[in-house]
Amino acid sequence: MPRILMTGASGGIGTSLRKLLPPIYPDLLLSDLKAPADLGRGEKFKAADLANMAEVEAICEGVDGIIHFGGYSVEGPWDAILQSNIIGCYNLFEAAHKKGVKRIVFASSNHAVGFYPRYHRIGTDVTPRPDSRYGVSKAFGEAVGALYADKHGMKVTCIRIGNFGDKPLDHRRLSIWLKPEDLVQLCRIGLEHPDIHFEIFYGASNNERSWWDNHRAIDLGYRPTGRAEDFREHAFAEQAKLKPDPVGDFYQGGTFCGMEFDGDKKRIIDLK
Ligand code: 15L
Repeated sequence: MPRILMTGASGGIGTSLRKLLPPIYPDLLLSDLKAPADLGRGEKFKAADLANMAEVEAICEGVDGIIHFGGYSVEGPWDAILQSNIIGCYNLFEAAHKKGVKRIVFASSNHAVGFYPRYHRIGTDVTPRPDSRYGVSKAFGEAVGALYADKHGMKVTCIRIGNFGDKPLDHRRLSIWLKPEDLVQLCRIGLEHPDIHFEIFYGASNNERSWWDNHRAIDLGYRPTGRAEDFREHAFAEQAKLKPDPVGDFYQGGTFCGMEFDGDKKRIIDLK
């Protein structure tokens, strides 16, 4: 029975996956800065600060595979991103390598490529176009993953997560929604599939309006069950409550692109 470590266990995605993973991986070790408030009796938890190498090494001990959801999950000040997503992500890969961990599934994000226009259908082989410091940290994490796969033979899967949740929250999320059970499928492919070396998947369900070519995941057996269109009315009703955002509404990364934007808005008109 493989021992799987999940970092970020107290965060949004971690909280949901804590319920879905144990039937598949009964030997699940949870980690985060602080234990989840509702930690169950049967759950195993070890605290670690990702920026502290010794603590990260301690959680990697005796582990077969890692699902790395830990770190900063939105745009933030540079120092916070630096500590958790740059230093923390490097520490995680390096500690895992030292401790002989065979596989890592890394939670990347659509924000690593958020500055592609929505009309542009992209694969997983495009040049990163991060829309934020957070997006830069995710592109960095993918690069670190590639290094540990190519140089050290670790089997690494990066999932560029769209928007994880029970339903798509607005118009943009109809294209990028990810149902929790579909994320579990992607994690399982990363942790179990014999053909993984280094892969990037899009973390998206079966969304008619998708901007992403996710054929690598499909080729490796991904069969998403979530259909964003089933929630279309809800998403449009929520969208109607939002103010127009000329930058965010044009690019895939949405509000992350519009935040702090003082670039050339004319480019958007030219590209349209
Ligand atoms: C992300 O990467 C964030 O973690 C999440 O909070 C959402 O903002 C999501 O992207 C999104 O793009 O909707």
